[in-house]
Amino acid sequence: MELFGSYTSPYVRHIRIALAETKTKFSFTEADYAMSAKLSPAKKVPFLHHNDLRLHDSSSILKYVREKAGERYFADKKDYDQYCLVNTAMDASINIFLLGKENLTPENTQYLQRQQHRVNDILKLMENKDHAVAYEGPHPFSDGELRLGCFLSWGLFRQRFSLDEYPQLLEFVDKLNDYPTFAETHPEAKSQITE
Ligand SMILES: N[C@@H](CCC(=O)N[C@@H](CS)C(=O)NCC(=O)O)C(=O)O
Repeated sequence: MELFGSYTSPYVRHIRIALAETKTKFSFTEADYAMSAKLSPAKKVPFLHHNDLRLHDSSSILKYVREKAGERYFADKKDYDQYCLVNTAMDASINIFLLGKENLTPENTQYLQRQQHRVNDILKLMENKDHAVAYEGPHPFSDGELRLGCFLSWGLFRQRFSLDEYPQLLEFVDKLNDYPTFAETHPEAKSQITE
């Protein structure tokens, strides 16, 4: 099984965590923009090759990895909704981040303002929810919680937002950082990757 991605992508990080949790053997290939444009119609990372199978999105990859290991892909609809909302916030944040490199910002581009409002409102909603409470599953955190953690950790790493106004989310990230599988996949902990 070959996972293509980058060390910094929060989507790829979630897959690396799921692969580690399920003890799935895999190889990791760093894919830059040119490689992802050539090998995936989505032109994004992650993508996965396993024998003849080609998967092009972190959600389908997550489903494949969990189910292959006999685990469930989202037993809980609320957890799944959290996962979807966080994906929306993450897509918007990454869009703002990448367009910022071309000097398009929420200050000078109306649609990016809407993207920024999405991020802010989803963060607010997440702040007002309970996190890291008891959950029935084989691992310490659900996939909705892991996705939120990958997003928050990426936002802090890339300085996209601060969590000063979100004390509950800050506490949640601290808790996740105490989970070795999460900590070992931090963008700055490159050497820990592989199987
Ligand atoms: N829906 C995709 C989103 C993946 C995504 O946005 N990946 C970013 C890196 S974090 C990317 O490759 N962006 C390249 C681009 O936007 O051209 C997934 O869940 O896998």
